[in-house]
Amino acid sequence: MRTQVGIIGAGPSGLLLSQLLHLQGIDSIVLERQTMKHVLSRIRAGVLEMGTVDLLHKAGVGKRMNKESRVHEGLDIVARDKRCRIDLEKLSGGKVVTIYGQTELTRDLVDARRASKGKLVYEAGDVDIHDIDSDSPRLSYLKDGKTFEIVCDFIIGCDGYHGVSRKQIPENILNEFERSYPFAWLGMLSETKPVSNELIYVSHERGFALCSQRSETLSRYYLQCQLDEKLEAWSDERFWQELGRRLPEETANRLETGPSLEKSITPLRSFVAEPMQYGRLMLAGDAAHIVPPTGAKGLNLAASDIHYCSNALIEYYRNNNKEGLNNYSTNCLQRVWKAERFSWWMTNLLHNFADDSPFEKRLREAELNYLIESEAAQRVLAENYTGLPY
Ligand code: RFL
Ligand code: PHB
Repeated sequence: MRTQVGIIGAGPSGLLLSQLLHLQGIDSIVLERQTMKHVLSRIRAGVLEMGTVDLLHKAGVGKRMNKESRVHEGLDIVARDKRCRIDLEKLSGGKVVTIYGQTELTRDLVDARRASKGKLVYEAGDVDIHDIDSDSPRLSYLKDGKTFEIVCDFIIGCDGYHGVSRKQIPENILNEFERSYPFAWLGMLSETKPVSNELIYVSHERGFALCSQRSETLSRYYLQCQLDEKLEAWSDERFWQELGRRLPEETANRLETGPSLEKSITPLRSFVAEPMQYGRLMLAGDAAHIVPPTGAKGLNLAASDIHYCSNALIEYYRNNNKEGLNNYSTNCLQRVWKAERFSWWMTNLLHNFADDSPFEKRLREAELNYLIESEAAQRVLAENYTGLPY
């Protein structure tokens, strides 16, 4: 088999790239290790920047999102007994965020790829990359007991943090930057009315909490928990009770509880791989970088990588212009590091760190007070949360 662009991973990055290329007449094949059902059942991100929304429209998959998503012009920060609304729209000069689940967005992309007979191979085993520093790199994979090979012009690694593509970059070239945090998030999805119209980020002495949502009838809540926490230890009842304790009293009193549809535990991590390209391989999304979810940046960074990657490939095929390809890593990393900084800052500000010294505790309190009292500080949050320009 032959294709122009071989893509590993059918998460949001891989699917969005193949759809944008298709619209420009560029052929691609997407190889995915899991089943489609598995990919579509992962509950992940929910907050989209305007740049991400624009890119989805450009890819022709914005119709359902337009109908079913919710635009948020602000969010709440609660610190101890103080509550503060950050007016994202006013403070960012007119920008808002869109609430639309990653699951729905992935489904829209799969539907669009299938409607135009896009080549998506699910349950592709043992995906491997060959001759990455030649002009015709190859992909091999196993499907139904047979080995297949695809000759490509380019290979794009959209295979997430645990994928195979990053490992292709030689050790003496690859630089990895990493921080893991001493806690995790316990997430729960429930068919209940969200407790508030907007998201609430809570810093509490029992730990961070987040009230998010997917729709008028679907809520998504998170609690800071221990890294070695066991899901079995968290009955729905215990989750609701703990969430209630971390929310301000009047909010807790309004909390609608009900059975959970899903629960999961996510350790928090910051990670960047540099460079994001080697030979004819480019990395995009979680394959190249991870942010802790506090700033809601992971999926949005994946989208901005795909913006640079698709533009670079389109320019190459249309005008034989290699500039975007040559500068891909540099262009992405500038934005990636700013989002890393913001996500790290939000995480530090709002979580409890067990081994904090009294001095560090006081500093965190001072920073929270500063944010609540200073419009200048809120402006910085709003600018970053709604998304820095591409
Ligand atoms: P994905 O979604 O991980 O997709 C990678 C795909 O590659 C496949 N794969 C392979 N396929 C073939 N061969 C191999 N060897 C393979 N290895 C892996 C995998 O099966 C998978 O299907 O990466 P992608 O496309 O780069 O997308 C990134 C986003 O998924 C991620 O950044 C976000 O979910 C992060 N995130 C959030 N981002 C936001 O922008 N806003 C949010 O509000 C937000 N909330 C979150 C989040 C992530 C969370 N978790 C669970 C990590 C909340 C949570 C709890
Ligand atoms: C979510 O709805 O899943 C979500 C929202 C905001 C975040 C992280 C996750 O910062």
